[in-house]
Amino acid sequence: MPQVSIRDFAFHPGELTVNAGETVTWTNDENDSDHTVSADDGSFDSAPFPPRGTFSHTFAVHGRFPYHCSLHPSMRGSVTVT
Ligand SMILES: [Cu+2]
Repeated sequence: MPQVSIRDFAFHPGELTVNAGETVTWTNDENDSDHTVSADDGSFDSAPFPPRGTFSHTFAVHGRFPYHCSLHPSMRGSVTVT
């Protein structure tokens, strides 16, 4: 399953491509910062989650889905669904 690590106030990898129907899991690998995973179009949005917390979303629709952290707007990433 596709994974994204959140560390050093960035998403790793920042750009991810998955197949429709796959579930992406984000893990907060910071030492002491909460983050969110928030779609720019509002199609998914985690609440702030703490270090060692995870958030998962299943991508059913094709397209490119930019997202950000609502606590730290400079943190940006995208998932492209093929
Ligand atoms: Cu953040």
